[in-house]
Formats: sequence, C-alpha cells, structure tokens
Amino acid sequence: TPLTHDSAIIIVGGAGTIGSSTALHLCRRGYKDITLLDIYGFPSDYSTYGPSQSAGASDINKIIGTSNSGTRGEISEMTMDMWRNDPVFKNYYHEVGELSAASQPEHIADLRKSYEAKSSNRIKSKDLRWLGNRQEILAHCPHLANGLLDGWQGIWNEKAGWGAANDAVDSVGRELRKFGVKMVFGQAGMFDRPLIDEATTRCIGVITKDGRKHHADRVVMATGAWSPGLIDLAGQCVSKCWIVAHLELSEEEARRYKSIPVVYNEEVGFCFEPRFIRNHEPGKDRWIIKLCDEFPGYTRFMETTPFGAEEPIEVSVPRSHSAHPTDTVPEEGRRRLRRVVEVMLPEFKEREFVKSYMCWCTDTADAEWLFCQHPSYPGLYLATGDSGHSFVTLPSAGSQVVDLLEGKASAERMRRWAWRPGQGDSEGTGRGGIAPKDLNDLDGWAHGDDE
Ligand code: FSA
Repeated sequence: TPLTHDSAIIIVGGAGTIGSSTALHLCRRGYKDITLLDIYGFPSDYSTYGPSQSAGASDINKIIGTSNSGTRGEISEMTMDMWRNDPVFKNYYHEVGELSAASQPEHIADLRKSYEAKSSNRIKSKDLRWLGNRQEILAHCPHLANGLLDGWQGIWNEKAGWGAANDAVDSVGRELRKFGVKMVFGQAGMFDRPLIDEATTRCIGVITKDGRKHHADRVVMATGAWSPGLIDLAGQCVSKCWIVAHLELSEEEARRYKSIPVVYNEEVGFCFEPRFIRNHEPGKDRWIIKLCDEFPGYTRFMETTPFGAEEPIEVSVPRSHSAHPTDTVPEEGRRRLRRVVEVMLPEFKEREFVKSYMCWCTDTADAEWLFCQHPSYPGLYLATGDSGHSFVTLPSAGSQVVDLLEGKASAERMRRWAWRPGQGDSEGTGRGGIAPKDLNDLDGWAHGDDE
C-alpha cells in the first residue's frame, strides 16, 4: 500500500520527543489520519510538573546546542533555526550560552578537536570560542567564581542554551490538536503488540493492552527507552538511566543565578539556570536548579519476552519514576550529584535536594538513530535509538522519520539508520568502552518490589 496523505498512521510513544516531532512533520506535510498512542499524554494533561511521565522529554530543562555528530550534527542548522524561529518552539528555547569543559588532558584534547572541526565547517566560528584558562571561563561564566575549576578548559558556544523540555513537548501537543491528530492516552493507549497479517507478515496496526485493535497503514514505534522491551531489537538498543536532581532556591538566590549559561563538564556533570516551576509539588511553586552527574549510565537487565522473541531474553528495561514516585537513586549517584554542586554551585553544597530521580534513554552501539522499517514486518517502522542526545532535535527529528516513511531519506542516511544487529560494540557500552553498571547490583536506592 503506497503512502498517501490519507494513509492511517499510528505513532506509538506519540507524546515523547521523536513521536510528537514525527506527528508534527506529518501534519505539516499534509497527512490527515494520524493517531498517537501513549501511556501518558502531553504534560499539560497533568496537574503536577512531573519528572518522567515515561518520556525522557518530561523534564524541566535539557541542553540545546550544536554538539553532535552523525545525523543530529548534519541537521543541527535546521534544528537550531526551528528552536529560534518556529512559533511552536521559540518560546521554549533560552539562548543563555553553553560552556562545555573538561580538566583532564585527554578530554581537553578531544574538546579541542571538536572545536576545530566545528569552527571550520557549518557552525559559524564567531559563535564558538576556546576558553583556555580560568580567567577566560569567568569572563563568560562569572557565577563560577567560587567553583572548583582547576585545569578547566573548553568550548564556549554563544548560540546554545536550554529548552524547557516539558513545555516544548506540550506546545507540540497543542499544535497537533489543532491539526486534528487523534490521541489515545492512558491504559487505552498502552502498546501490547503489533497487529500482524498472518499471510503477508505485514504490520497492519497495533493491539493495545485493553485488547483493542487499532488498524493502520503504517505504525511508527517511537518508544524511546521502552523499545527493546516491546519489540525484539536483537540487542541494537540498550536502555540506560541517568540521574537528575533538583535544588530549590529562594527568590533572592534565583535572581542572582538567573540567566547563567549551561555549564557542562564531562568529568563531573552539568547544571542549568534556575527555573520557576509551577506545581513542582502539588500546590507548591518553586525556583529549581536542575543538575545531573555524568557517568556511563545504569542498565536494568531482566528476562522478558518482547514481541518477536521466541523465548524470554535479557533486556534492559526502564523503571519509570512516574509509576514509582517513591524510588530514590543509588547512593554512588547521590555522591556524584553532591560533587556537581560542590564543583559548580558551591554556595549550595550543604543544601539537600528536593527531588532526585532517574531518566531513561536508549543507546545504540554507534550513537546513531535506529530509524528503519522492521526487516520482518513491513509497515512497522522503528524510530528509536536516541542515544542520549536527541531531545535537542525535538523540532527536527520527525522530519527525518517522515523522510524515511516517504522514501525520501538519502541512501547514506538509510544505511546509517538501518537495522544493524551485531555492528559495533556488542556489549552495548557505546561509550568509549566503559561498561555501564546494572541497577540490580547497586545499593542504596529505594525501590518497591511492586512490579
Ligand atoms: O548536549 C547533550 O546532548 C546533553 S546529553 C545529556 C545526558 O545526560 C548525557 O550527559 C548522558 O551521558 C546521557 O547521554 C544522557 O544524556
């Protein structure tokens, strides 16, 4: 069945980054019969300002910059242009600048290489500056005056900052409603398995957990970290979590830290300017600084039988904070988070976090997306493999998925996004050979056995 503007298209995970972006681009290209399925809907369907409503995008801030290689790097001009100018996105992008730094010589050398590569090509060199010492860093980040900056050097990017992730996805949701996109959220939107035509093995829709059949001409699985637990991906995606913490500031403190740049140090972590959050806890408005520690992520392997697997297999499966709001984070993660505060925000080194939780992504071995048609089930498309750096592409990722659906993606991109089991790092580290630890082996985090 050729794809036409009247084809029925289902997007599973439709309220996440890649799913909502795909729906937006489909609408803008004239497709009229789009249905989103998701467990949780768009953020404004909720009264609280959650951490993860099961999508990594449910977050108060994410880094928006031009830092990536592969497809994400190639489309970064479109991405940044849309963050700045597209009415759906522009109110949610804060161009406060970003420092990307390190202190160990090998990491500085890598940053320098990336700086030189970027300044010589698509990103205008006037936006980038090499900061070679403390004084140069403080010229752009005066708030770090009391920070522990020994040996720090790095890239200053004037044309970067952060996105109000939750609000940006919500804005996409509002736009999709204007286009008349159908949305099935909650229990009724929970994916169970694809609906497969026995005779042809063609995917002709989705069966949701409530047993209902949803017919479609194309099904797009934009299910992020949940993907390998839903469909057997032959080990191509390994889902991992990273840790987020929130510090609460008084109004006076928030005023002093307002508009600080994003500071990222790959050996430590990163943090953002304070954001005023309505309903951070029900009924409580607060000024919040979000921060994260940097480490290779944690897996959570368990036996499960995703669709397509003949018997149970070991898959790293997310544990969602929204379903388990009393979960805490591993003790070693807490220590790393405290270190981020000590190094970057020493004024608050005694202050307890008001919240900490884990946020899930799914890594491919080469950090490139897995955007392809399933080799065994025509009509079933995978749009996953975010590899931790895809929120930035909220405005643009969907254009790539739609190119794939329309057969317009270049042969080169199709080759990179292709179904590619066994390629690259079979351990799924994908991060310079450092194997991630597994949450099952870690102590000091509370989690009920209620799953
Ligand atoms: O600029 C960016 O793409 C930030 S990625 C943020 C992050 O927490 C990583 O630092 C981490 O290593 C993992 O990839 C999840 O995302």
